[in-house]
Amino acid sequence: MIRDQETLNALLASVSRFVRERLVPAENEVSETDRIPDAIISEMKQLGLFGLTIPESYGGLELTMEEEVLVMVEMGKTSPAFRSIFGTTVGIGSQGILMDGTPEQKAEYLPRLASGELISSFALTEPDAGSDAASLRTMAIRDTDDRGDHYIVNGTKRYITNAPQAGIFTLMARTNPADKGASGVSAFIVDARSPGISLGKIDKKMGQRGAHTCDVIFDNCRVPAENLIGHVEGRGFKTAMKVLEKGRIHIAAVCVGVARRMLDDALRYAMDRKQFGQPIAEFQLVQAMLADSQAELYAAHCMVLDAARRRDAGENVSTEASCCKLFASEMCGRVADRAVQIFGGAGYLADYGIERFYRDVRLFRLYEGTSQIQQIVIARNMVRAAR
Ligand code: COS
Repeated sequence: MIRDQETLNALLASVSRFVRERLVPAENEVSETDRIPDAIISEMKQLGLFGLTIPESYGGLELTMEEEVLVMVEMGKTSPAFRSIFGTTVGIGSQGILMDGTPEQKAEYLPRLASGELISSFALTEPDAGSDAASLRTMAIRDTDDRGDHYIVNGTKRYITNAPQAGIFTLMARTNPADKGASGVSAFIVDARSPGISLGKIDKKMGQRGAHTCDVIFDNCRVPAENLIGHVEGRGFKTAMKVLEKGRIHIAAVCVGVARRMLDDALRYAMDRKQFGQPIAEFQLVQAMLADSQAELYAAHCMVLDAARRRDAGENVSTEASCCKLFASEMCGRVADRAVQIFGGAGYLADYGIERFYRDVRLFRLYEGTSQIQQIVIARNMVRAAR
C-alpha cells in the first residue's frame, strides 16, 4: 500500500510519462515486429511494474486494488500488449501463490516475480475446457518413488499468455481422476524448464501483437509435491476463481484506460478534420458519438473505482468484479467502434492506429471470462442472494 497521496501521485505521474514518452511512440514497431523491445521491458522492471501487487516484504509495491486500478487506467492509454507482458506476473500468475501459497512458496517465488526476473503464466484453459473451467482434464497424479515425492502431469493448456516468456506456470490440474468437477482440481507452481513441458507455436491473433500466447503441453512432467500450492489438494479451482475475480477488476481498469485513449484520439481528429466547411466535431451526429462514449466511460471508471474500494474494504465483490468486466469491456468495444466511425476512412487504415486498437480491444470481451460468463456470475449471485 502506498502510504501517502504524494507518493501515489508520483507513481501515477511516472507511469503516465512512461506511457506517453516510451510506449506510445513504440506502438507501431511492436505491432509490426510482434515483439516488445528488451529495453522497454527493462524500464518496466525499473519502474516496479512487475511487482505492483506483490507485498513490500517480498520486494513489490503492494498496491491496494484502488491504487492498482489507477495505475492500470494510465497503462491502458497505450497498446494493451505492453500491459500483457507484466500483467500475468502481477495478476493471475502470482495471485494464487500470494493468496493460497505456503510461506516457503511465497518466499521462494514472489521476490523474483516482483523484480521481473521471473515471469509467471496462468495455465487454466484447455482445448476442451474454456468457459467450463471446472471440466479441465489435465491430470496431476501423485507418484512417490526413489526419485522423491512428485505429481506426474499430463495434458494440454491453451491460449496461455506469456507462456513463451514464462519462468513458472501456475497450473490447474486434476489430482483426483474420480472427481470430474471443481473439487478434483489442484493448483501447482511449475518450473517452465521442467522436462516434459513443450510449447506449441505462438498463436497468430487478431490483435495485441507483441503479447504472446501458445499451447503448453505436459507430457509426463514431474512436479515436486512441495509445489502444490498451499500443500492442499482439491483447492485449485477456488484459487483460480479468486484470482480471476481480482483479475476482472484489473482488466476493467485497462478497458477504461484504452477507451480514454481512443476517445481522446477521436476527439482530436474530430476537431482537426473539416468537412462542409467546419470541424466535424461541430456536427451533432459526431457529438452524439463523443458524448455517448464519454458517458459510458465515466460510468465504467466509477464502477471500477467503487469495486476496487469495496474489495480493499474486505467486501465480497464477486458480483461487482463481473459487472465491471462486463460493462467496461463492452463499453470499450463500443468506444472503439465509434472512434473508427469518427475517423471515417482513415479509421480503417493502419497509419492512424485506431484500427489497431479496434482489433486489440476485441480480446477484452473474451479473456479472463467472456461477457456471457460475467452475466452468469452476476445473475447466479443475484438468484442465490434472493433465495
Ligand atoms: N471465489 C471463491 N470461490 C469461488 C468463486 C470465487 N469468486 N467462484 C466460485 N467459487 C467456488 C464456489 O463457491 C464452489 O465451491 P463450493 O462447491 O465449495 O461451493 C466452487 O468454486 C465451484 O464453483 P461453481 O459451482 O460456481 O463452478 P462452475 O463449474 O459452475 O463454474 C464459472 C463457474 C462458470 C463461473 C467458472 O467456470 C468460470 O469463471 N469460467 C470462466 C473461466 C475463465 O474466466 N477463463 C478465462 C481464462 S483464464 S485467463
